[in-house]
Amino acid sequence: MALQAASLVASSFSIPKEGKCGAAFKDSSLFGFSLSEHVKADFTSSALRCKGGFNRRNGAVRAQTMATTTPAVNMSAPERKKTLRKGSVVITGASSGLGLATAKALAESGKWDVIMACRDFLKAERAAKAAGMPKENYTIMHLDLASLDSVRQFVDSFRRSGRPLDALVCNAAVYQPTANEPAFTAEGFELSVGTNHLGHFLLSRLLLEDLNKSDYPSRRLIIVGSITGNTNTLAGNVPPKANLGDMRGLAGGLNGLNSSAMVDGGNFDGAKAYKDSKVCNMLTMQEFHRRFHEETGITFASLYPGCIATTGLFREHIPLFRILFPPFQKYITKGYVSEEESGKRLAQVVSDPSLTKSGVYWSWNKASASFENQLSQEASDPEKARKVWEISEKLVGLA
Ligand code: NDP
Ligand code: PMR
Repeated sequence: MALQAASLVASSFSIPKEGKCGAAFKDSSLFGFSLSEHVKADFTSSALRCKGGFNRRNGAVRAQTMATTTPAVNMSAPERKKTLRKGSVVITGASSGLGLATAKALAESGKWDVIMACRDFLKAERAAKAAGMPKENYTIMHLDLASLDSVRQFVDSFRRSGRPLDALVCNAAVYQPTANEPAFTAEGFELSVGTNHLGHFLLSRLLLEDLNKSDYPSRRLIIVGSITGNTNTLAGNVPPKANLGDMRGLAGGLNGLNSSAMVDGGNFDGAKAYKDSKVCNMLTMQEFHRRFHEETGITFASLYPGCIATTGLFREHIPLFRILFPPFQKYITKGYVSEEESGKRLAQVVSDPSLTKSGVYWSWNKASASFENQLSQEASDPEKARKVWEISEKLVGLA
């Protein structure tokens, strides 16, 4: 058992043998190689990339010089258009981790009514209470993203509640790194892409209408992305790497029967399915931006909140991974952030008046200042974004 665990960790931590990344790992000590140089390069390149602008030619989201420190949920009044009411924000997967920390930060600001859209009502209620969230500033509503019926029911109930929708945060996710066989959503889509991407795709497409109706000064649709879906980073080069390929599996419905359960049509790999789902999330945000920003004024954004190594996301990983991962991220990669800090970051993307730019993938530097980061080539490919959009529309019954 112990041996099996050790070999699983070793394989989890294996690195590519070919290409630039493999070469950069040569002088390593921990896990068989040192990270210091490469990690430095990774962070520095993020900082250096803080130049340029929106690359219209290939649609890439480029970094720019701008920095805002994190605790800006209680933004100062002058630049904020006066509004008589609180903002109303829906956060999916707010029963733990990043979603809960964001819900708490926004509820405590006193400026937001937070709708926690969760699959486990009781868990969410307990979590909100344990976090000490002010009762008057949150509501829990049922939403299971692994069922398109549930998504539609959520939208109906939300509309019947008569609340406005000023911001939507697509945060929930599942990660199945140790699964040998794919699991499926109610409609038969592979679970990770089905939940993290397709469930959110339908939800955000339906709720776009509600966001558009809102009279709130700044309306935002935020889709949580991740560094691990971006192969222009060290983290994104840890195998298995995200790769949507020609999307034949997605086009076939990810059902594992007459089509592969993987977007690229390959053999099932739970870790890759998660990373692919994050690429779909980041591409979806950009496609929303291209199709609707000008017309609606809504801000569409994504982010990498930092490595929140303690959350429930890793619940299905082997125990040894869960023990080693937080210290590895804290002391070796230095990419670690606490749940509280990550919640402040996402809350900032929801409500800070300086983060209204649309089509942006936000990240934070070591001083916790936000900057516009650059997505990988695949995660910023406009053709792929269009294709993900069009195939997803068909799969969720919108086209
Ligand atoms: P958690 O597991 O703590 O939170 C995930 C949330 O999603 C939980 O509330 C979970 O509900 C919910 N969820 C899962 N499946 C469904 C479903 N079918 N319907 C509705 N809700 C569902 O993980 P994190 O907080 O770490 O993850 C939040 C986001 O942050 C994800 O999008 C993830 O990709 C992203 N992220 C995380 C990083 C990290 O280092 N942790 C780094 C980069 C991005 P329940 O409580 O019922 O299980
Ligand atoms: Mg990673 C700067 C280096 C860095 C950062 C910021 C992360 C974030 N990771 C980094 C490096 C490495 N990781 C290296 C060098 C290795 C090989 C030893 C490594 C390994 C690793 C594993 C096995 N890392 C992981 C895993 C996971 O199972 C996590 C994952 O991919 O979940 C999808 C993960 C992560 N590393 C991160 C982040 C943020 C994650 C988790 C989550 C995510 O994308 O949501």
